[in-house]
Amino acid sequence: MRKHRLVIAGATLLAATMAMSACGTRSDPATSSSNDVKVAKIGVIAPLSGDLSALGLGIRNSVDLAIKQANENNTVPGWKLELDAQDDQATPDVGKNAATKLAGDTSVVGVVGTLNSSVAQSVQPVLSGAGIPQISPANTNPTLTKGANYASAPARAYPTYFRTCTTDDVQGPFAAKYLYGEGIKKVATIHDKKAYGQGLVAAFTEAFKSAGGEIVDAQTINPDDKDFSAVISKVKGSSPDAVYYGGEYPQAGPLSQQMKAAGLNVALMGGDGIFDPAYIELAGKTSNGDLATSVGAPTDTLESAKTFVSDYTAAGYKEPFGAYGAYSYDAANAIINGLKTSLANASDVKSALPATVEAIGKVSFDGATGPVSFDQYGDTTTKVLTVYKVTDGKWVAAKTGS
Ligand code: ABU
Repeated sequence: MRKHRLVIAGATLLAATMAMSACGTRSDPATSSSNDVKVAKIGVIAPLSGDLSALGLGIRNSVDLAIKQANENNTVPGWKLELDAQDDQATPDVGKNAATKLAGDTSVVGVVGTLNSSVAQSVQPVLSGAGIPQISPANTNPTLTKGANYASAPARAYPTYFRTCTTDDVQGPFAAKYLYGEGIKKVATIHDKKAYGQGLVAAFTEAFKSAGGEIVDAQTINPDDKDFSAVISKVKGSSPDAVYYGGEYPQAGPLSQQMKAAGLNVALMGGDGIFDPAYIELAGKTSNGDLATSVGAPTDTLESAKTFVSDYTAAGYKEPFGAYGAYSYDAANAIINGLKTSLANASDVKSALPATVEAIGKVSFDGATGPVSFDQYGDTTTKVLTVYKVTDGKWVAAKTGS
């Protein structure tokens, strides 16, 4: 009888082993043996629907590309990487829910996102509480890394948070110097009251005044506004040489169109939040001459981004990579680079999170956007920006600098 039971147990074990080999080697990370391929997920939190999805989908696709390439090249031996993309609808509460969902998944090893600085403010504490590293390709508000007193007493806000894009305390002054250098001495500012818009206008204002310029009016709008006639009428009364706008293209495009229609025929300049072809579509033909700064040098002219651009094109994504595609690709590869160290001898993702955060903080590699590494606050060490001008219905680079 005992011998019979042993034969049955042996046959069951053999069948189970054969079934595992036949199905490949993927298994539950918690129960896998050292020969199995374990799963680590890289999350994305970005607007995948709504007005800002033109930027958000480029972020998602670029992370997807980095993950596929890492799997093809077996960059993290013994591990299969998977994408878990969550739609934040550019809304802080939805972003927080997305972060909570990812934080509850023990196979999530890192997150790329968010697009909006205001959404990051809700996502950071959730991911940080779970010890999950987060790298934004697009958040430019300086407080996210250096805290509220970023200029006078910078202090790292979250040890798990990094970003590959530069910040508005660089972007605002870059725009101010450009405009002043172009002979613009009187500027009216408008922002959308969100973290990004408000912070960008504050940084621009300080630098423009320091350069000798005058802020002749300072107005705000609400992100849901469609009719800007009241604010345009006030700004027009101050006779500015240009309008500097802090916010994103869904409002900036119609604002520019309505400005020109109301006879306020001066350039609207904004930051990276308006740098998308959708701005020109919304603003119409009278947007020629409008300006935007955006992070980095133009992706399609960067030698370092050539492979990214051709691989992205070859992959056949429906949506363009957009303003943050190369930065998202580099963010995903910063996580993947960290995993090469942190997962090398790890049995599961969760216990490897502290080592993953530490390894990301030390990465140094040549990315699509150029050298990728982070300073003591989690900010990128590369601070390049470009001014673009709408010319014949397209964004054309006017000046790149740092
Ligand atoms: N950086 C521009 C748009 C995203 C943000 O809110 O920071």
